[in-house]
Amino acid sequence: MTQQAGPLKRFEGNPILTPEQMPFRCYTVFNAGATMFQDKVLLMLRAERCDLHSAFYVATSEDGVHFSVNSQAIDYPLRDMELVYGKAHKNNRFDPRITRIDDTYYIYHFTWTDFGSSVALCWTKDFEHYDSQPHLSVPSNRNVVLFPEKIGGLYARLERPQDIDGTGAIWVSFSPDLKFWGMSRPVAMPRHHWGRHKIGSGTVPIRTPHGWLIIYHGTSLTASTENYYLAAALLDLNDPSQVVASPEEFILAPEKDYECVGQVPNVVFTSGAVEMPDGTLNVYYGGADTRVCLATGSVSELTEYCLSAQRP
Ligand code: BMA
Repeated sequence: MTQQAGPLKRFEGNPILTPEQMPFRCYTVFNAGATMFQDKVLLMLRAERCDLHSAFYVATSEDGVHFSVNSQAIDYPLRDMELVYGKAHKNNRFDPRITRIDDTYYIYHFTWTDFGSSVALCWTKDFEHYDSQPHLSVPSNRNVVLFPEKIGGLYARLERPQDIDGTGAIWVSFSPDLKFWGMSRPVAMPRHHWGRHKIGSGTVPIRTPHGWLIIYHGTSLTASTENYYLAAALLDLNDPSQVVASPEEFILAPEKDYECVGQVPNVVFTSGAVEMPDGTLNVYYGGADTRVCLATGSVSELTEYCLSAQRP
């Protein structure tokens, strides 16, 4: 079940981080946020302890492959605690996305509340001291990714409100202050066959001359599983609700054992990518909700792939 390589190539040494390699006992480690910090690749790992609570751990690397992992979980205050499911606020945070704007790193993630999944925002300048907003989004929302710059004078974010039946699409919203969000519109993505159940944003949008490059996920239901796929698209630079190119094919499907066997089978899920000094785009993704994997490409190749797949 291996196709010819597309614009994203699996790293041969996958997976790059497994629960066994963590400096603490855990069940899974996956769906990491990613950024460059002080000339190193920094991953914010989502690790599930053996009580199935989920916490974030920082890991850093010179080469983007070999990581040194902090043994202490990040412990910034998650506010609105009375809403948070089980009150397990320290260990109830999922799928971080890190966006740098100026010298601040904004981290969006979701958390379970008694009403469904809500989105929380925290920020840091040094990955040691964190602050967070004293409010959550209305449920059910997740997969929030902040754009790295304002658009039309406003902050912009992609998000995925989710219906009760588990379906959902990518929306874009705007804010003057990162507190009040509105002017929401669905992104006009065509629904491809592999993403017919739901789609959600993944990596932080990357500005290219042709549009915002995003890597996102889509899912489809099989007889026994919900399979997750990754795809690339270009959104309009000035109005990201408009799509410049959205190729019909996925660029990564669950095929390898480390993507098909684990806590949740048949899942490739990204929440972070980093451009390395040599121009390689390192896309970090979770394999089967169990380990961290790496696929590589380049911004120019992925952009050209999107544009050429769009041409008749
Ligand atoms: C989504 C999120 C992800 C997870 C994926 C597959 O709804 O919860 O964290 O990787 O499901 O289980």
